[in-house]
Amino acid sequence: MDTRELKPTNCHFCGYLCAFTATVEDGRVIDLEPDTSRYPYDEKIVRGCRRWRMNLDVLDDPNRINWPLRRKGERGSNEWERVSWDEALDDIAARLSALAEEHGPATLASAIGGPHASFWPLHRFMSLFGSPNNMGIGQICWNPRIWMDALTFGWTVEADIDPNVTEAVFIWGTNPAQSDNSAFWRSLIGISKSEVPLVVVDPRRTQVAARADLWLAVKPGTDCTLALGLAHVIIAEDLVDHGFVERWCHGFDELVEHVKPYTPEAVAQVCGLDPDDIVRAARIFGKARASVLVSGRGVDQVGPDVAPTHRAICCLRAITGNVDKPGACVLAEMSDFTPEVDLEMSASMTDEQKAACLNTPYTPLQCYEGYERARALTERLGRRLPVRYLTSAHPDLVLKAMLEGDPYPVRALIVEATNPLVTYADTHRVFAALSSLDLLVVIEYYMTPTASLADYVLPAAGAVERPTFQAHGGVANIAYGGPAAVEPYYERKTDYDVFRELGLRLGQADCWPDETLQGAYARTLADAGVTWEQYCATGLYWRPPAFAKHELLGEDGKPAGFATTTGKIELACEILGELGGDRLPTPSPRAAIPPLRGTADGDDGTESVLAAADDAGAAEADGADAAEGLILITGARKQPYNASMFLSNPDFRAGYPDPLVEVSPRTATRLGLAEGDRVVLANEKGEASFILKTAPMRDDVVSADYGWWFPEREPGAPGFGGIWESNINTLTDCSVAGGEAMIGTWSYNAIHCTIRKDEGSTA
Ligand SMILES: Nc1nc2c(c(=O)[nH]1)N[C@H]1C(S)=C(S)[C@@H](COP(=O)(O)OP(=O)(O)OC[C@H]3O[C@@H](n4cnc5c(=O)[nH]c(N)nc54)[C@H](O)[C@@H]3O)O[C@H]1N2
Ligand SMILES: Nc1nc2c(c(=O)[nH]1)N[C@H]1C(S)=C(S)[C@@H](COP(=O)(O)OP(=O)(O)OC[C@H]3O[C@@H](n4cnc5c(=O)[nH]c(N)nc54)[C@H](O)[C@@H]3O)O[C@H]1N2
Ligand code: SF4
Ligand SMILES: [Mo]
Repeated sequence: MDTRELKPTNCHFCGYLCAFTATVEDGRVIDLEPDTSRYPYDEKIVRGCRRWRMNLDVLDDPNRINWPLRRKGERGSNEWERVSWDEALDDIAARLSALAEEHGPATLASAIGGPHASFWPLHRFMSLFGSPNNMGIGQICWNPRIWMDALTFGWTVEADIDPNVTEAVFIWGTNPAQSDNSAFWRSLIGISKSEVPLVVVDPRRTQVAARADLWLAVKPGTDCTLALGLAHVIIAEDLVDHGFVERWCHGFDELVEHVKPYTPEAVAQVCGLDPDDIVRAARIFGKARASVLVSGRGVDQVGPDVAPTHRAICCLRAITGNVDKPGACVLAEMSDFTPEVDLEMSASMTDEQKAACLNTPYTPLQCYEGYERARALTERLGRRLPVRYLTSAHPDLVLKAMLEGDPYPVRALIVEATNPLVTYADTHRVFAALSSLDLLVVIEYYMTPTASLADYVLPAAGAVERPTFQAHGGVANIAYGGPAAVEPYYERKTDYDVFRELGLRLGQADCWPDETLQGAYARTLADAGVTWEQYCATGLYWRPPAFAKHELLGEDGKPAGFATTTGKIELACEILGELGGDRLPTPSPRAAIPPLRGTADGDDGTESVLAAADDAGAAEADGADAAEGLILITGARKQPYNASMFLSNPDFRAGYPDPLVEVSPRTATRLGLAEGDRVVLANEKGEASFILKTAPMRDDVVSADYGWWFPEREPGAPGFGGIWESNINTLTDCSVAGGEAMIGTWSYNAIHCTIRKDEGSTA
């Protein structure tokens, strides 16, 4: 008798969660095939992805962690004993209680990474435990856009690329060919073949740049200046949508004054571009009846310029009327299913617990007070952002509390689905801080460098072994995923089960009514009137957002407007002003253009612009890069890897064996370096070794891979899987003082560095 069954399930090696049909025999998956009857429906997406076939290998990889492990030897010695789940969880719960008793609940911190799992169970656990200290990558990955969209438009916006309506597409600091090798990239290929102009802003000639009608190879970290330059031209050439601006925008006259000095010539000098190209780009954006602009890490990870750049981009959309309009950008809808903000149960935190948030004195937006201001506005139109992501604790402050006990000791850390020794900024400091803890718990698939430092390593169930529900923090009305095909292998547990079982041991029983993750998702969907079975049948819950929601009349007969202080789109942002920030998007000094000195005497400001450019040059020359004037960008996404994952896959590794650093051919020649040289990148934080490759990109920019460790080496001391060799985060810094003032974003791009040939190496 054939005991094989076909079961629907999903991949979770990236945020797409492609649908599979699994062939299951005796509780084991023996085959996987793309399932086009469920989301994302397009077989080419899965088959065009190099990762999907890995699911079977990862499911039963001999290197997977399959049982709870407790540290036996010294911290980091990589000596473990297998323990039962009860032993592990009883001990962890007891130690957390004792630490909370001694130092208060904020002594527990957590760390998360990219969207590998649902993080609300961890956040619910933290809320109920009473700690505000969830650390994450939000400040450099998601928050800047969400915050600035919310403050400008009253809610988050999404791109609505519609080839029949969209008349211009701008791709700004994102390379979907590598980072999102799926539906979005496929739609861009279509755009590049059509009449619709495609403009790309990126210092590297990426695949999307190579397909563009216009490539602006901007100097890293000067994007805000460029966006203000585009606004200058759009205003000067009267490409403004005056009807929309008069009716729906606040602060237009101020913006007009603000962008006056940002002439194409002045901007070209700061951004290292041709003024004609700036004018051309502005005309493309301004003349199109519907323009789309999509941004990514190039804009998200440039420290002090992050918030102003997003704000300037919001202003570009607004003054051209490209808001909540088909083929342009559309305001998302709040989810019908239970939103993240309710799942995470942050409302159960007391005021005293919230007041322990380390960010409050430092980043006035990214903290509970900042969240409260935004909530008061967005709630007018029934929308609420997730609390935990948008208040997440700044790593600089958490590391300080670990190392110095200031302002109070953080003594315990739970790490879920992240590898901070490789992916967080400032590896030396992260290492010192994690090594100093009383309790470090890591929930993982593999013995990563971070896991090898832990007291407990707990085995996580992954894709195919668990149900999935990707919901974008509940800020849009879409969720996708599906059921598990099998029970978790060995003694692995879903992240949900781990936090629920810990929670039950710590008096949280009332708040974990669902015994399983599937039950919790079913409850979530019930709010939208959908059953778990209905969701699994298509793998998708989606309600398209309506356009022009600001014009809908309320019960009072007045249009809804935007959920901001003024009810309009805030070109001049009142909340940012109240919090001590800039009401208008203003670049940091390195990329700023000084105000015009008045036009009465015919002074057009050119002189002061030149002086500013000289100052910027002088400031750079003060840095360690004086000799070479190089600008480091890091982590450009590359298939098939994902951050620090999949380096152990033999096929992947055969095709891409070494950490690479890329420069333009001209820069290589200038530096006396050749393709294939082993080189060392260094700055005052540290150094790391890479193989040099030349690639088409802006001169004097150095683009280094991120995420590198060597799973083939021994985990634990002394080498920790090679984290001190080619790990670019030994050169990065997360100091809150050097970051963006409102959110605290630090820099993974636009950093200074030196480069030298590694003479000691034979490579
Ligand atoms: N220099 C530099 N640093 C960066 C960036 C950069 O561009 N440059 N990018 C930043 C960005 S945007 C991000 S999002 C972060 C990403 O940083 P991370 O998320 O830390 O990166 P990953 O290497 O993907 O780590 C994921 C880890 O989680 C484990 N894992 C995967 N799925 C699960 C699961 O379901 N449960 C559990 N418990 N574990 C799981 C994996 O085995 C892996 O070890 O890095 C940031 N750091
Ligand atoms: N293969 C793969 N895919 C991934 C990931 C992965 O690790 N591997 N990680 C996932 C995660 S966590 C994230 S956040 C997304 C990120 O997705 P994306 O934002 O698309 O990331 P990248 O593909 O690195 O594109 C960022 C681009 O910004 C450019 N850039 C750098 N500095 C600047 C600057 O100052 N200005 C401008 N204009 N551009 C600049 C870089 O050259 C690069 O081409 O990718 C996701 N997808
Ligand atoms: S890695 Fe992403 S795109 Fe590839 S199959 Fe999995 S979910 Fe789909
Ligand atoms: Mo990310």
